[in-house]
Amino acid sequence: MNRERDLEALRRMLRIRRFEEAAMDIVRKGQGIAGSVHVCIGQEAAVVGSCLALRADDYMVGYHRSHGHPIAKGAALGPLMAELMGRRTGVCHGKGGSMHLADFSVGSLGETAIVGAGIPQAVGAAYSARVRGTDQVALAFFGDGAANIGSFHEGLNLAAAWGLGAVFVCENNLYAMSTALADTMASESVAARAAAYRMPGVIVDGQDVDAVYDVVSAAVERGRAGGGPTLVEARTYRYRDHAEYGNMDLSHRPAEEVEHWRSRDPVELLHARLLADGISETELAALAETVAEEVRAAVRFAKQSPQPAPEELFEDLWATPIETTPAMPAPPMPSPPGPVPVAAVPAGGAR
Ligand SMILES: Cc1ncc(C[n+]2csc(CCOP(=O)(O)OP(=O)(O)O)c2C)c(N)n1
Ligand SMILES: [Mg+2]
Repeated sequence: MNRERDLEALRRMLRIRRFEEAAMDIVRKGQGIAGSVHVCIGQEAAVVGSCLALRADDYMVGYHRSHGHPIAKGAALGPLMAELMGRRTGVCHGKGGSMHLADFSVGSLGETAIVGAGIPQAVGAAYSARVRGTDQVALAFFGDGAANIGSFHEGLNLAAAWGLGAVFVCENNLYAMSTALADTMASESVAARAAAYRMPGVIVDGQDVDAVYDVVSAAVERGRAGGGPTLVEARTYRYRDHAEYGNMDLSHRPAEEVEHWRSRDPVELLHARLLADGISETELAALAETVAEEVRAAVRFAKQSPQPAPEELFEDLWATPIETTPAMPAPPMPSPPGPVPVAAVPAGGAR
């Protein structure tokens, strides 16, 4: 373990948890977040371990459960909370809301409510790095449900065929809404699907921030060095229902399963690890209080911020046209990977 990095990981994981608790509170009290929020409480180690492995100028694309991703990448909390509340000071000037945060200042290209749609976007960002001749990588986060969507296969295929610096991180929290992955996926794991695209597929304990950091770092370095994409499956759990509708109904989940994952709370595991490494309770309490105040300040900032004016309705909606240069050279393409032996899978599936 690396003590400095783990302290930073705890700071970011706590930021996510306190930020999302505050957002849920605002939704419940009807204090200005329209619709609902999808929180990632329980999944913070997968989110933060992955983002800490990225450079500031690397790209990241999220999905519908994505307050944590920009926070983990270092985004300021005030403009994110203001965006959730539809305020003019929000990262998208109040036009995105909870499911469409984008903070280009930290390489967060955005989120989408369309399950799986962020995956090809990350492939496009990785391709843009190739065209521009940089060594930036692009990381796509998505859920286990998205791994059954066509754009997952399209994105992985193209990234592998073109040897792009993309990293695919599946936060496998075992459910898509209330549907168990075990009922909808034919392959033995999400990671196993990497073999079809001749890229490494790695399963990692998504509650262990150090383990996630190590696995994603290896994938990032591989992508940066021109070695092509990697699929990472972080096994994790979301403690809340799909979204904050009001009453939480988790009756579709076995009680022992909930208890097992509750006993592996990523924040508590990291807290215990830091204590064992000699950091005092006092120091950890001070860190937690600093984070709590950061979140309170973000909520104050958001609540005091103005609503966008009606005449701003059509601002920021269209891309700024860029000059195309007909002489732009075609980017170099690596030759596709050679054939690999395909293991025989018995009819009826491999589970
Ligand atoms: C293309 C598409 N199909 C269906 C939906 C409805 N929907 C929203 S979230 C969701 C479940 C996604 O599950 P998963 O990818 O595992 O992410 P999680 O919510 O567990 O984080 C579904 C089916 C959608 N938004 N887009
Ligand atoms: Mg899921």
